[in-house]
Order: sequence, then structure tokens, then C-alpha cells
Amino acid sequence: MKSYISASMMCADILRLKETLETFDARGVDYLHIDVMDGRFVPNFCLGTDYAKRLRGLSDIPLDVHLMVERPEDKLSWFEPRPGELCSVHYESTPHTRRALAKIREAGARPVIALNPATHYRAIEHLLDEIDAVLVMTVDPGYAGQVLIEAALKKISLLRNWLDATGYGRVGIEADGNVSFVNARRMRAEGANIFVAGSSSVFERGYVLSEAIEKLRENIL
Ligand code: S6P
Ligand code: MG
Repeated sequence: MKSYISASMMCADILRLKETLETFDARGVDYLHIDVMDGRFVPNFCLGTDYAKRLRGLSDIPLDVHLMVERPEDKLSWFEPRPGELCSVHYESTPHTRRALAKIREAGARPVIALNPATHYRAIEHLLDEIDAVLVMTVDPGYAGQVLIEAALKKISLLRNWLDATGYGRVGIEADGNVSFVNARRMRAEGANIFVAGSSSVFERGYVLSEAIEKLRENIL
């Protein structure tokens, strides 16, 4: 399965946004990962509707909107999901995951179900026909800069095997949280193919952005 880089915009320096987006474009970054936090589903506030819409005007790179909000089905339309974009809702955030995923599909975007570290991957068995990917949180959602939960690697592996064995080999796996250069290679080996690149890789201090992107890519081939 082809691998993709989704750059975590909550980790980007807003004062250098224009040159960051130009570098992403030149280096073929695949998605712009937009973490949306409501202060309830996760203990933090983060990127919002205006930011997401403005980014679409500044870059042709498709968005990857990660909704960490309660009742996402009521808020999806605020983000105006588009064809070619990924949009994820958390399994734990609503009793109406199917409805939320259907709304993403109706908008023409690609539905993704996100799982907190404590959620068993088989909980999404009834959703497999509705999704294009599963986002596996490899840290507790809410903050950048955390340490990998090692058990999440095994979860990626079990999930990949299960998807392949049940005829859902087309469903991708997105790894989100502490996707460092080293961890990215391990996640790739277990079966992840979309990598959220934040402060542990492309935005790691001491790296030139373009070189960090290339280094990450080498680790997810
Ligand atoms: C966390 C969020 C993530 C972070 C990413 C940051 O709730 O969903 O997308 O932006 O984990 O990357 P890092 O490398 O700082 O963990
Ligand atoms: Mg995220």
C-alpha cells in the first residue's frame, strides 16, 4: 500500500506558514493534518473552521481533518469537506458514527474512523463498508509532543491483519502521535500507510524542513 505524509499543522510555525506550505508543495507532502479540539472530547482547544478554509486558499494540498469533538455529525458541515480530502471522526465521540461517516461520504470526502488508544480495533466491525481508513491514535489525543504508547504498534499490526483477512485490504491505516523517524519505520512495518508528521519528525527542532520530510519519507517506503 502506498504511503502518505500528513503534516500536522498544529505543530507548524504560524509566522512561517507561507514558506512551510511552499516547501510541502515542493516536496510532495500528501495532506495537511488539521487537529480540531473542542475542550470536551479532549482537554485542549485547537484549529478551527476559518483556519481550515483559509489553508485551502493558500495550498492545493488536500486537508486531513481530524475531528476530536463531541457529536461531530453536527459540526462536519462547518468544515465543508471536499473531494480528495480525508476527514476523521472518533468512534468514542458520538453514538452516531455511521451517520457522521455517511455525511463525509455524501460531501465527497474520504471517511476515516479514529480510535483512541483504549478502544479495541474490532469495535469498528460494523463500519468497515463506510470507511477508507482507520486513524489509530498512538498517543492519547489532545496534545503534540507526547511519547508513543508501545501497545499501539501491536494494535496497528492486528488491525492490518484483520482488515486484510476480512476482505478490507483497501482500508488504510493512519498513525497519529509521536511519529518520529524511528517510530514511523516501525509503524510502517506493522502496516500503517498514512503518517501524521508533527513535532517528532518534520517539525523537529534542529532540522531543515525539506530535509526532515525526505528523512521521514525514507523511513516509510
Ligand atoms: C494529537 C493530535 C496529533 C498531533 C500530533 C503531533 O491529539 O491528534 O495529530 O498533532 O501527534 O505530532 P507529535 O510528533 O508532536 O506527536
Ligand atoms: Mg491528529
